[in-house]
Amino acid sequence: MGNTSTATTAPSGRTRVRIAAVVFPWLLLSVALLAGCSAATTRSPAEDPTVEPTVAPTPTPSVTPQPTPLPSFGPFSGTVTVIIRDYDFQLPTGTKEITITSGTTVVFENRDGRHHTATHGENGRKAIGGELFDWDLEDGQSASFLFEEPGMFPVTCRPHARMNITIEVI
Ligand SMILES: [Cu+2]
Repeated sequence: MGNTSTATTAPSGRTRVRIAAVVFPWLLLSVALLAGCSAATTRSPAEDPTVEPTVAPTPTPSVTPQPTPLPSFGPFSGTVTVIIRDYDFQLPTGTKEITITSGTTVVFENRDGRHHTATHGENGRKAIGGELFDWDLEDGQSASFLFEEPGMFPVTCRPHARMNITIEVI
């Protein structure tokens, strides 16, 4: 019985050594494989951003057409319409100034749903000693002026002193 027990112990001990010898390299392999997998996983997202920049340039051409309105700064000629809206004189330039050639007609059109004036002057006051026009305009009404002499002509609204634009005639 003692021999049998010894015999049983001996092979089991060898088997443990063999298992350890077999398992250890497998562990190294599996670690190496896992590292390889994780490295491969890290590479694939890195490749994805490389693809995205190729798609990004596409929206760029759609932005390019926007600067087109810029050339509309004039000088304007013929007939120019100034829309009165939101307590403001709205010029085709999108600014508070416009340059026109002599002989240009400027139409002031009130679309603001309330009373305004188109007055030659500044900050709600008529131009001193040289008033060219001063119209009371209800909503929907318009008036026009033919600018023939070169010069700087400020336009304001009497009830609303902050409404100011400048018309330059060349
Ligand atoms: Cu006004």
